[in-house]
Amino acid sequence: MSKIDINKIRSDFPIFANKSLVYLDSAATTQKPKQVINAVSDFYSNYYANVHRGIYELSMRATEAYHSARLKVANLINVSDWRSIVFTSGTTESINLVAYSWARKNLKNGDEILITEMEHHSNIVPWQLVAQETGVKLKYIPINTDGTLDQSNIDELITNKTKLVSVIYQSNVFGTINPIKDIIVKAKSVNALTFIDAAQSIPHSHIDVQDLNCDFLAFSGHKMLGPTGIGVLYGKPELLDSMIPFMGGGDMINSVTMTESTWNDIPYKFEAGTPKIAQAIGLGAAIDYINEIGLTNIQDYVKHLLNIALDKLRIIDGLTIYGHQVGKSSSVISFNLDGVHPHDLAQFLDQDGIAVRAGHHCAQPIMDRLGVSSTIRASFYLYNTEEEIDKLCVSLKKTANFFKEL
Ligand code: C6P
Repeated sequence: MSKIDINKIRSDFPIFANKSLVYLDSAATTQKPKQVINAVSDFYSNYYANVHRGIYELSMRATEAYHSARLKVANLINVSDWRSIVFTSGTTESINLVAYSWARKNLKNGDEILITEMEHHSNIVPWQLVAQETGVKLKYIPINTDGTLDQSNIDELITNKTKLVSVIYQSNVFGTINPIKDIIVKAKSVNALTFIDAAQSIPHSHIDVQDLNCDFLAFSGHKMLGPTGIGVLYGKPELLDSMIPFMGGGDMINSVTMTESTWNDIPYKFEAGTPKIAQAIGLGAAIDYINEIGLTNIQDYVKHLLNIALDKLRIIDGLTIYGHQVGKSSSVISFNLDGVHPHDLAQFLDQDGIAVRAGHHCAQPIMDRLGVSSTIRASFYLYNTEEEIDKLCVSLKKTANFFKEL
């Protein structure tokens, strides 16, 4: 029996006043509940000011709200020291920050960075740039065509040359949940640092950085009911402390003279300029909303929807699902329909009010491995329903028939 009150949840999301919308693209970005919209609007309407700067009531209120959002993030991922939480613009910036401020400074020719073939481009390209500049070698854990990591050669891939292992927690294409704890233990055995891209996991799973013992972890607010333009970099405080700034400007300094500057404490050292105040406050409200419903309830409900969708999609003629080993995946299904280009299919689904993503999903190495240029991706979150899955299946069958008759 689901503990999700779906009618109540849907009534929290103004966009679902449009009854014909079937939104199955939460892996790209989630819709926003009124609690988040109201928190942002309340800030702009009632206590808007800059933070860390003004000795006046409004600014102090804004500063408190901004800090309180940081504490909510720390609590969500079980961080004891809030200084470990850096606000960035999203997962992409979080990864680039570490590539710039840690990797470029600490790595050299002969060192190796290990990622997987399953990564989103934002966990590939920053390391390619580091490799081009420093001579570091970028290596990949391969994937199997069932959407899992092929760990058969892991002991040859993780060696004393490995200085960083950066892995996607849950694939945005297959939905696969990777065995990151095992990978972190292996990386630690050669003293490599570890980075976890949790962009797809954070909306519907418990993440405990102390239990994982990763060095860095990143995610985006907009994929977990929060606003765009806000993301998180978690880093162990001693590491963040040792790193050079990513950007220079206001708020990240301790002192500035005409000849040199000294840096503010972490996390502010990495938050140059006026920070993302409204976005952080919105993210805090999104965390409150998720906590109120309960992450376990959300996780169970999303898995339930996924299993129903898998059962119903598997019996559609000509439909190929990529990946999906039972129990090892969540929230996302990628597929193609024989004889229909994914972009055409997405347009046909759109005519029935169904929003899915079509394309390479910013994961071209996966497409290469699968031998396709693109796929359709349906992704589910706490506001989706079984009826919506039925509508997807009806629309898919209708489109398949239309193309057969051409
Ligand atoms: N994936 C998708 O449709 P940003 O854009 O910085 O908020 O997140 C980047 C990112 C990093 N890692 C993973 C696993 C992701 O899924 C994403 C974003 C979206 O799959 C947009 S491309």
